[in-house]
Amino acid sequence: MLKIWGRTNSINVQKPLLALEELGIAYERIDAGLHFGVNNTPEYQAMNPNAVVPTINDDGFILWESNACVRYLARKYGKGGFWPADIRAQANQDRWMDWQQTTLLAPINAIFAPMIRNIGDKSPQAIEAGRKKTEGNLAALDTWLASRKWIGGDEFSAVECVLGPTIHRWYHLPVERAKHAHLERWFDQLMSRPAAQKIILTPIT
Ligand SMILES: N[C@@H](CCC(=O)N[C@@H](CS)C(=O)NCC(=O)O)C(=O)O
Repeated sequence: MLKIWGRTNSINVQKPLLALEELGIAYERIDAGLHFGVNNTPEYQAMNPNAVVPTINDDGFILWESNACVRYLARKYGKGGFWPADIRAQANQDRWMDWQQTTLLAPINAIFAPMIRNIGDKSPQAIEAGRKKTEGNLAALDTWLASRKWIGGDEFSAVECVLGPTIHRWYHLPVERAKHAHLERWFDQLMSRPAAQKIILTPIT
């Protein structure tokens, strides 16, 4: 059975977990990271030299990097709209997945780390800078969603598994938020799915 290492409150672990649930693949999850440890052991680091979560083992194939894990699962087990054959549809998913890692995440974590984890710059200026940057980022995603049901297109797709946990984190941070009607509609659609309720709907810790 496919194994996945990682604690359930990690947004990076939630991405492949959500894909596994959506795809209906049986898996065994092993707690790892923060107070669980495991990722600091030589055995874990032999699998993942970055000593972070998640890591998956699919029949002896070991993979890390959360977005790469989602794409692997999508390519191996996805069908229909989840990972379309059309390379432009795939490139669109790649684009928003990269955007989550390179653009969206850091300013959200600039709020999350000081306010929730009690680490980093707690100054009101730093929090406000993260908030403003995030609002600008989300305006871009909102515009994209104005003319399509899902980020990937008409159907629920792998990229929703990558964006969902980060957007959930944003909606639960104790800061003011502008209204982004299309993004909110997308988020409600996502959170009405049993897999998202099971995996993403956890306290922000
Ligand atoms: N780029 C990596 C980042 C992985 C990462 O930073 N994971 C965090 C949790 S979100 C981690 O392992 N932190 C150390 C810990 O939990 O002990 C990925 O997307 O998989």
